[in-house]
Amino acid sequence: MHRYEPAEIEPKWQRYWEEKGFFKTPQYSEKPKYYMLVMFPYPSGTLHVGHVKNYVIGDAVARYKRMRGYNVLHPFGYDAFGLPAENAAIEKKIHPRDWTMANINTIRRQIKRLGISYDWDREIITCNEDYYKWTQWIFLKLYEAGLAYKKMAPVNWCPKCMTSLANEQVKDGACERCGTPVTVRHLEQWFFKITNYAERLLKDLDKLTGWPEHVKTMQRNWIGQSEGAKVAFKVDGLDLEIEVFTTRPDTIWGVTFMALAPESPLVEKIILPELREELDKFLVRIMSQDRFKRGAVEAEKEGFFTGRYAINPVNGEKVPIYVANYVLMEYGTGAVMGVPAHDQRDYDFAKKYGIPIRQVIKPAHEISLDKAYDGPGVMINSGELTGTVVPDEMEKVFRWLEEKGIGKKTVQYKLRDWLISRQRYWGAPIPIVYCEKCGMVPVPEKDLPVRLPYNVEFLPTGQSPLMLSEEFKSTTCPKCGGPALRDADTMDTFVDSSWYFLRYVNPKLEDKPFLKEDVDYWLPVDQYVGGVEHAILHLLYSRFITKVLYDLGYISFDEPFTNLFTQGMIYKDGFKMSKSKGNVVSPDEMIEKYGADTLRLYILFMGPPEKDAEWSDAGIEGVYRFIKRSWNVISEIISLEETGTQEYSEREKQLLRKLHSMLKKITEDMEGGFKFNTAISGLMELINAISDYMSEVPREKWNTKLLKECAEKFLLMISPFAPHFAEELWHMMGKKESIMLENWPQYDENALKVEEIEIAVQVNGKVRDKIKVPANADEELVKQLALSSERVRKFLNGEPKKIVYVKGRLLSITC
Ligand code: ANZ
Ligand code: ZN
Repeated sequence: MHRYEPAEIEPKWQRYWEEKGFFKTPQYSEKPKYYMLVMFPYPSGTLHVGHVKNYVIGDAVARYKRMRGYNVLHPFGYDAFGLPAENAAIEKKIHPRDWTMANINTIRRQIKRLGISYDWDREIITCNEDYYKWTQWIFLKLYEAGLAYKKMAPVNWCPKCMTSLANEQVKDGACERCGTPVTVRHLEQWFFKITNYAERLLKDLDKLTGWPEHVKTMQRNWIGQSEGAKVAFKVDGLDLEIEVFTTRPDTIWGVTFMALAPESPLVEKIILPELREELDKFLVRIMSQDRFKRGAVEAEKEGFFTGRYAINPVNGEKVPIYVANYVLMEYGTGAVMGVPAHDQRDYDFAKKYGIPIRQVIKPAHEISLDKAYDGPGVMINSGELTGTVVPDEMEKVFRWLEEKGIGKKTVQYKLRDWLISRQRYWGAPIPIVYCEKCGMVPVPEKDLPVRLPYNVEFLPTGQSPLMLSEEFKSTTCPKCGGPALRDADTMDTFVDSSWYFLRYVNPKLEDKPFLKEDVDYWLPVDQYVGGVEHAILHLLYSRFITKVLYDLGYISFDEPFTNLFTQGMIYKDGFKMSKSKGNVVSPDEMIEKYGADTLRLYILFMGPPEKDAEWSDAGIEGVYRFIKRSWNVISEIISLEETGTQEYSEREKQLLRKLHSMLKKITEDMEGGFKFNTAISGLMELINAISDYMSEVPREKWNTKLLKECAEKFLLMISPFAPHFAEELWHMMGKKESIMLENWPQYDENALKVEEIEIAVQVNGKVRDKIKVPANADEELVKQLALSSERVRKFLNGEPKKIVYVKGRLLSITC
């Protein structure tokens, strides 16, 4: 018998699978399709076991689905553009492309060593021309549809990375990548009009029944729908109006001040000239505050009185207009009506600046006046609307405002348009040129790709290195042929990843990004697996681009991912793995020590895969012992002559039952959604049952036919998790074809049935009942069943004094 030598068998089977083309997916097949997608990695270094978890989960599903008769599409690629490559170029003096390609080669080799069943012919690298050409095509389609536009915009600016950042790349006011506090800059930027899709992106979440609830909640909160009204207040003495967005128009009689965002263009227009200088000082101070924190309820309120008053349209009252730090330019209209009695931020502001507080909503109970009341109640001191019950009768309030021409009901979203311009080199160039004569001109599709030049200077100047590249910048106008300049910005990498799942379907297609009939066949993705860190943006952007392509008629589905699974992280020593913490576990090291199959099994066995889990060396050792023991048990069974009778003994039936109950359990774990850890426990239980049988029953009495059946089914069931191990033993069994071509084993309900025997139950010496119990029932169970029999209970007076069990025949109760 050979020893278990993963270092020998794993590369052998990896070569075999590749030569046989078992991972390749035919474009069409008689079988039903199954698109199994894992989130592709950002190639910023080598993989650690935390990354690997994603791919191991995906592979277990892909291999299982193949065994269930599906034509499985299981592709892989790299999200290869982005900042880290460029930062590495500056720090290490390596070209971003060379750095990225070296990382890709490492990752590919790491993944191949794991035996993950990717169709490598479909590999995608987003920084290659044949991919980013189509990212540019997507830009053009949005541009043509009026969904890409340019505007001057304040952007989050990281002074260290020297680039603009999307809101989502700012964490607690600091750059997500380097932790430097973010400042504000004004630049001409490209935006995608995702806000046009806010309502659909929100509503269609209800269709996504295969998504985790927490992810949908995060998306809902990000989109942030609020119902309210827009109301205009005239500025006293000026021909100007301040429009506000309010969710509480029922409090309008309680307005005692107005507040503008410091960035509001209105500030300029209404400030009294004599206050201007002082205002500027105030603005400079506020602008340096964290734009994300200053709106928080807890944040210190700061304001500046403009010297002007607004007129409340419901009662003609004049109220002072302030500039206030807690009003954000990005939301609503960038102005609020201040109602201190019913909004806590307004309350704090009013207290600080001595502004009156006027209650206009009366709750059922008495309230204290030392904080704002924002609960339900009856409108008071509110003119014609006095007595209205809110929020129940809020519709009446909206109607009244609309009839009087004071306000208009609207829906407001927190979602902002998607800022896609990056002042960086390592991204897909924006396919736009600027001509002196014709102005802004899109690059025609036939001229794509707009190529990224290789030779540029990587100086952190705050401008794109492409600005300094003559080779790149100067071009001719596609319209008039005159001299023109290219847009020097590149696209956010989230654009690259917002459509890659479409490209996998026909990754080598030259004249189109994808074929409609093919993507309509393969998509939506049946199962998407990835980290919860992408729960908001990547998924939202992918859903947006899918809806745009649907509206433009390029595809026939409007949601890209039917089922989503978010895996938990692997921690080491209580922390997220990171190079800087020095707590990274490398898959290569683990493969050298234990083999890929043990690593794969251990990752899946660590706990429910959606939960975070802590890496444990003892844990992987335990799984290694299990796999070696399984190896020994199964290779011993393989070496036996096949003998065995048709009639099973009770002991054999017991083993057969265990086999079928595990077949049933493991199948349910696989079908019931990612319960790999309990499926693997089931496999452990099965191996234990097999080896118990082999040690309890004398060798010459072994039913080897039964043992071989157990071994075969065990290998089939472990093959999605430990494929090399299963393939090796499968061939040792004398099978000619790969285990990859086998079907998932079925269980037999009949084999699960436990035989029953009859037990006589005596009470004080007389037989009172005969009960049926499972043949293998122990004394405890027989007692329980006997004592729950009505007929027996009738004859019991009080607690039984003594119970005697004669195994398999009789239970005698004395009371
Ligand atoms: C008056 C009022 C009275 C308000 C009241 C609330 C309670 P959500 O639910 O998040 O949509 N608001 C509007 N625009 C703002 C901005 N740009 N910056 C800061 N605050 C802004 O919140 C809507 C409420 O937030 C609006 O309703 C407005 O205050 C404030 F008893 O108007 B409310
Ligand atoms: Zn021109």
